[in-house]
Amino acid sequence: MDKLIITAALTGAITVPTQTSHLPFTPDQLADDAVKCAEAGAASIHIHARNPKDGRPDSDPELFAEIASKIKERTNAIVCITTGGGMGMTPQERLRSVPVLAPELASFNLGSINFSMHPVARRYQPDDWRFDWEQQYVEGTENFIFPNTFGSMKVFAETMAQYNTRPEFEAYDLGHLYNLKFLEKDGLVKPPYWIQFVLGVLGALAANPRTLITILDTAERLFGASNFHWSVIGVGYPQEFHMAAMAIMMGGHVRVGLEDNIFIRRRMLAENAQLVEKVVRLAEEFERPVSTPDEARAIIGLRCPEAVNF
Ligand code: KMH
Ligand code: ZN
Repeated sequence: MDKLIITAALTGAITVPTQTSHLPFTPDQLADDAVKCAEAGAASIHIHARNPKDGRPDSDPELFAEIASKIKERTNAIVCITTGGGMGMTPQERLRSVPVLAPELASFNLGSINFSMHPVARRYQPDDWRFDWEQQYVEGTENFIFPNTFGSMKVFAETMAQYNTRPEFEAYDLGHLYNLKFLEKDGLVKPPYWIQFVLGVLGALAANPRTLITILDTAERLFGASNFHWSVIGVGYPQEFHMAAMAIMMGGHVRVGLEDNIFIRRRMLAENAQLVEKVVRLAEEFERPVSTPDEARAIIGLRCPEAVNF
């Protein structure tokens, strides 16, 4: 087995500040968490940008550049830029940072799905919300379709190829792997791939051992086991750690972070680095060594980190 690549997804665009005071959203908070996660064992840091004043998801490339450069100044970890963005952003807005930053790695969402977290709003009274945008945002996901059409995926593939950015393919459902196969047949992408199975989003595949094995099996049949490396996200607690344990055993890789899960133990809020530390402890128990950022670059097939534009 390859060494274990751990990705830390620090903030995302779905978790809101009211849910946890540990959610980083200013560039300095994000850089501090990135450094702590890298020190704990994360080789890759997945970033979204947020308005530094109120934590609202933001697609401004200058904000992404500030966050990415602050991280790069202080750690050798891979900086993976989201192109998934947040609710209400157009695909064009979501892609804006790739031409500006030319990152080594960027997320590439493989299909449209319902993407909801509206049940979270039921836990709060109107006065509980920390910022005024949050309640409407969370409730609004009940009617949110995360758009990733073939037309926009074509533009994402062409843009990432132009800027020498490797896609991190995010597959939330079995059909998404068939979409990737179509992109391959159309000459827009070619193996080997870095695929992340995103399990547990309300609107797509659940996170459990059967769904992980089913989606992995489908990927192996479509692409051949030697043509991709895979990582898994388990959204929610304890699914994040269940999926991590399976990936550690099965030769896959793992993403954790407050973007996907806010708990370290039942009802106990986590800091990002604690989530990484827990995966490192699991890996130690299974005697699976953890990769450095440069070892992860070699496994995923990334270019020289100095070629980025931040
Ligand atoms: N929010 C995650 C469930 C992206 O940023 O492009 C998936 C994600 C996608 O991280
Ligand atoms: Zn993300």
